[in-house]
Amino acid sequence: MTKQHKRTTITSALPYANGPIHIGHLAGVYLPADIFARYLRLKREEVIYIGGSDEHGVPITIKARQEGISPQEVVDRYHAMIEQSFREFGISFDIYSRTSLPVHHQTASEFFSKLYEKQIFTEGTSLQLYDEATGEFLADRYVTGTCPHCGNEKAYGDQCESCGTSLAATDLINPRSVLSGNPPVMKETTHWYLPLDRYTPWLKEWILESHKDDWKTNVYGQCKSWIDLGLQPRAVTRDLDWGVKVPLEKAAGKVLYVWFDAPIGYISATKDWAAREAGRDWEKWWKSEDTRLLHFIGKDNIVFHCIIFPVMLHAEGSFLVPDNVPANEFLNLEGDKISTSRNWAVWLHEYLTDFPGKQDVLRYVLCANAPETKDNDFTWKDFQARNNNELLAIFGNFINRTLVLTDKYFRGKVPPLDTALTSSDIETLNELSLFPGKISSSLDLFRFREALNELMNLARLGNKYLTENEPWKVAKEEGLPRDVSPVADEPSFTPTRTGNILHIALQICASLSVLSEPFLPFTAEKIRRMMKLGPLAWDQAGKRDLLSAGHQLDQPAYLFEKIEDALVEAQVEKLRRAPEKTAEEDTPAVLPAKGSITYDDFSRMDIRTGTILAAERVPKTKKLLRLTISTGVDTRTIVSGIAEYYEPEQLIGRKACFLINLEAREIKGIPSNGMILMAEDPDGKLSLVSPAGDPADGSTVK
Ligand code: B3M
Ligand code: ZN
Repeated sequence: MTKQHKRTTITSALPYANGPIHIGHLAGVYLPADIFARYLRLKREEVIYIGGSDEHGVPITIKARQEGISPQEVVDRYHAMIEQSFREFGISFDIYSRTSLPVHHQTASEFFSKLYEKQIFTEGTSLQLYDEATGEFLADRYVTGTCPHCGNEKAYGDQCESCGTSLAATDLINPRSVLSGNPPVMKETTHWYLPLDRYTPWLKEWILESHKDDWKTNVYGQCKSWIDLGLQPRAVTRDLDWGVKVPLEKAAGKVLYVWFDAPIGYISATKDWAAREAGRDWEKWWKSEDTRLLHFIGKDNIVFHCIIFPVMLHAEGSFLVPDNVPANEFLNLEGDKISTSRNWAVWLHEYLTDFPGKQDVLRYVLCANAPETKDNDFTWKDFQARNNNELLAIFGNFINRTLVLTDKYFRGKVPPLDTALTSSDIETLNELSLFPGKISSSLDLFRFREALNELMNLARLGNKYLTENEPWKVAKEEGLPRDVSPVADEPSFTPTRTGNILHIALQICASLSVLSEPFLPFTAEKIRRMMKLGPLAWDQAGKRDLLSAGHQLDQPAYLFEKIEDALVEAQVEKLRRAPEKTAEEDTPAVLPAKGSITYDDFSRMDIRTGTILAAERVPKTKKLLRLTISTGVDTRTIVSGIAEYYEPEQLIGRKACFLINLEAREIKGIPSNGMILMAEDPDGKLSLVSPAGDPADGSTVK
């Protein structure tokens, strides 16, 4: 049963800050949570929507090692990137926090201490892989070796990426530590365990009995099978140095397991939110009996949000447990699983570059096709079709026609409604009044696709009404638009049949501006601007008097535009071209630093700034340019392999840096005297290294 509540705390899974966000994340988690938060705000309910980045865990330390930077640098980079994507897509968090903040470390640490003091944990020892050379315990990911299934020599201790098999590090043939390259040994270590088994009776009653009817079947089903299989104690600490330190003296060098600290991140984010403005109280959002707690997540997170975190909250004793966990299934892409490692994904930041200003199109398509009850497929064809045949042809078309006709016949003023209504008017107004309720009942059950379809039905109703009543024909009969004399210029106040029709159509547009807001916030905002509407509440939608006669509208503009074949074909092409990357290559690795040299070694290189005087392609080569350089010392020729990155014209007149005492050599028969310095990124792309100021040619670079 859904409980009676006065306020709602909404959370959406904290994404790991080790990569950008793709459409699967948006469709499964952030979009439904955002729609729900916006909906409750429009209903003027008390609601807070909490988010943040999950900045701990082994994958982050691995990424940091691969790139030769610190874990903090990894999370700083991706946190900023993720936050920006969310902002750009209108994900309306009240706070987007992060788990590397002190408030989180403190909150998670206190949570652990409280459970520890209440003697909730059991303590246990186990044998773990250990690197004797570095003196560190090894997470499974830190061990590589040969896959016993396919022979891949670079399998990880938790998975072979070649054949996809999940492994335990002890399964590997010839295992080696990633840290030292030595074979790991087994060493005993102590950890603290959350005895889930002891909470089985409570879980059975709380989930299996009291949430039988209101939790989604996929969620309920997963919980039931976990419980039926028999729950085991779970270690909540790890031997690692990146994370929240275990607040016990005897636990030096250990941190909380990332899945122990991450959900506490929701609580610390709420504290972070409260601390930003005086008068805000975080506690009622987590502890008041009249608060409803909702976790929006993907299906792979169900056990953590329905079993482990609730057990933690329940054991702690002062917190609420979730009222519902509307988890979604997965979104596939063009018939294949979305895969970061194979770069089979549509990344939000790339989408925005390719489809600027079209956030709502993606929001619409992902919601219309959300993986609510089963895995679903995103295809670019469907994206195009939904834009062209639904958003543009139904929703945009209705609003546009109504506003354009009002502009044409009534100079953009809302015409008055005559008292003599036809049966079509009355039926349409009656139907209109039912929409807020219909959309609400779907949203209240987390049926976002159904809700969106109802929203489109309202636009369909509008189109049907216009088609049936043909205001453009009636207007002709009524002699509209009338010539407006400069004196008596209020034609809009003379009741006409045309005016009646458009008045009603405009009221539908006004309702659409409210009801579409959760789904299409950018579009709703545009409609409000075009109609000069203030903010309206959900319950005002459906009413017939949102606009009064004489209200001046702004110039109509298109809400959506046609997406041509070429645009989506380019996206499919981009996917097909995506190199088959492995996980490590996913973020291009930076070359490791070279061995050190002496200052003398360095000073033997004579690097100068100079100007490119001429540039031309070397005939019969793809890569080579022949450059004429003023080095300050002389004018000379340098042949350089940069033709794939620069057109000759782009280079002429540019300043650059040159190694001028490199031994001369002949390239394609041309004597080349020196080298132009280029930066080469991990993908092999070359960029000119130019001085920032305007030093005279021949200035030394050191
Ligand atoms: N970072 C896992 C994930 O992104 C994890 C969620 C934490 S929610 C507290 O799937
Ligand atoms: Zn394998």
